[in-house]
Amino acid sequence: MTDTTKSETLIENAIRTRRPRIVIAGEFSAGKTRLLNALMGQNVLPSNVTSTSLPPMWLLQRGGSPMRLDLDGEWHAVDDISEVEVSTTKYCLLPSDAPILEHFDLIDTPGNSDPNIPPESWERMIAYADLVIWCSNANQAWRQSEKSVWNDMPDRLKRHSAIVLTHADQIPDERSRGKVLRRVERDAKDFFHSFDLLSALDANDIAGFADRLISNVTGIADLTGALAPEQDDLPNLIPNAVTAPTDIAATDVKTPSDGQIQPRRIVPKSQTSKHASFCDRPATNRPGTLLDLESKVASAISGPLDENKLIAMPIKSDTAILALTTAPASASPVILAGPARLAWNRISQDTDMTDPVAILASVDALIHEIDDQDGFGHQYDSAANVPRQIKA
Ligand SMILES: Nc1nc2c(ncn2[C@@H]2O[C@H](COP(=O)(O)OP(=O)(O)O)[C@@H](O)[C@H]2O)c(=O)[nH]1
Ligand SMILES: [Mg+2]
Repeated sequence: MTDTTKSETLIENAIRTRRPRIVIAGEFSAGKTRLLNALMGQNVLPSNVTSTSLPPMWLLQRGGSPMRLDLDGEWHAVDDISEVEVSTTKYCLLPSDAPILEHFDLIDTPGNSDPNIPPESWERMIAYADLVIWCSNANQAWRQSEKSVWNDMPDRLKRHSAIVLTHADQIPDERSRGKVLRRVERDAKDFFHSFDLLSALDANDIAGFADRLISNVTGIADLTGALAPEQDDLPNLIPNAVTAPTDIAATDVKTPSDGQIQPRRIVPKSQTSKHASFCDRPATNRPGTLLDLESKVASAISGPLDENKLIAMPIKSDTAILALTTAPASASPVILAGPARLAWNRISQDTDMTDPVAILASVDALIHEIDDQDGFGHQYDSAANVPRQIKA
């Protein structure tokens, strides 16, 4: 991860106190789960006809094991996510170390218009969304039933949501693809911020979409989705809290390996100029508590690079390389010992962790330190933005 990107992610997460949430929704078998798996770079969720009856799946970067929230607000451990009952489950929480979850949470939903699933099952997840990715099969894109759904969607979601026309590989030629996209752009222009036509089977399509998504989401100033206080009660939300170590093996979600999707490296564009500064953000951008601030700072700047999780992807000359960090391989409270962690420990040792202003001041100090020094021990002249020699 470049210094700039690392600091930006850190700042964004610190200000927001939570990551943006993307709800992936759309009609039955539109390709929602397949798209989610492709973005994740791993088959985290089963994507096939029989699995469409699963409840909403909330993927996020944190420690802990898969959990299920029932309709009465009680949490239960989950052994096998493909067995979870949709009729009694509000959603499942799936911890994952997928790098894309550094930027946002992803929530997969069961299909709209699925005769076996009550619409409340996906509709209730809309409250949590900061934006929606609406999947629509390009072979029959943007049907009347989809438009009816969006006529009832809250206006707050129309500012940032995306429509993705899937199955582009099944549209015979470029001309036909252009025609489909233009029609949907015209008919659905009131509802979406962006329009994409892609094949979830094409790594280049997915890489391009992921880049655009990260750019768009990073630029969103207002996170309007509802809080999820039910998650505050879960153990291990704060890595540094003194809790019993969790069996990390239990955090491995089932990954049916059909070999179709390879782990990939996301290469987001540098967004420096589009970002408001730390202090420019209005207070309304700070929903929730500051309790997991330290874990977010830590996860933004730490963890070893796992080459096994990378494959070669085309890198455009105008993109900044994001050296992906993975979540620590242990869910035990002490997870980090790198220079950034040591710096944070030093800077925050006298910080009152119950005082948001004090915490933000410490984060600011840490950011300054990171800006002045990259992860390889080189120091940077922040004014000229060039490396400078460290004197022995
Ligand atoms: N050819 C092709 N198949 C796709 C694409 N996206 C999804 N699929 C397939 O369409 C079927 C339904 O996809 P799934 O993700 O389970 O749909 P969901 O019900 O919306 O989650 C699965 O067999 C997927 O492999 C795509 O872009 N191209
Ligand atoms: Mg699905």
